[in-house]
Amino acid sequence: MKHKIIFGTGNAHKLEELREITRIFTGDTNFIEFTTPEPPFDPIENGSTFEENSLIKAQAVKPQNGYYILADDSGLCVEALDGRPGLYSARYAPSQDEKISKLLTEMHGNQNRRAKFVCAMTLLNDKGEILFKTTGECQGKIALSRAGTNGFGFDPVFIPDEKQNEEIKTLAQMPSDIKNQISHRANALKKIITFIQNN
Ligand code: ITT
Repeated sequence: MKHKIIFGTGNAHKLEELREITRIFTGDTNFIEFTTPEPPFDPIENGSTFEENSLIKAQAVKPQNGYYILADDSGLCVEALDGRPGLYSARYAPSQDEKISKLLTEMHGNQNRRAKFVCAMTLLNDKGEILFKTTGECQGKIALSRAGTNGFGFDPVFIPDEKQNEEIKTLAQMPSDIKNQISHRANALKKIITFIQNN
């Protein structure tokens, strides 16, 4: 592998997505090797922005010689809910199914369905020093009901503006390689990869 990254997450879906985004964006299956810290990885995310929380997670990883450290803090910001669940997306309800039900209930009858996913990423060097910070977004709207089983989190109720065809609406209806070209996480990671390629 050309580069090695310890990705500070406890979310296996995010790890899978980073691997696929890297493959798609670089066209090189050996460009980055991603590993994760020993579970449980659950630092206290008490920052007041996505950026702060991604730094908290990155700094919770023990630096290792020859390895970059990366962390992702992300969430769904709904316009009609003044940006909620936002920073609290992971803690909005106890299970993912309950989170979606709660969101659909809060949005019931609401005409303004605009929303965006946000992903903040922080890259540290192998001494734990900050190298680069960036964010990515994915604009779209909240569906009236669930559709699709791919992806994770709020994907079954998020309809991105950028899509391949009109049949496929939510992120959870898309094959992973489509989500992984247009998502907030893809948009953030592409900038991280470009930084690594240029440094
Ligand atoms: P780590 O902190 O361990 O990385 P997490 O799942 O707790 O994993 P976050 O604190 O960043 O991650 O919370 C993000 C939440 O936002 C996540 O639990 C989902 O509910 C939602 N989310 C983020 N990215 C998403 C995506 O690509 N698709 C659907 N939902 C997403």
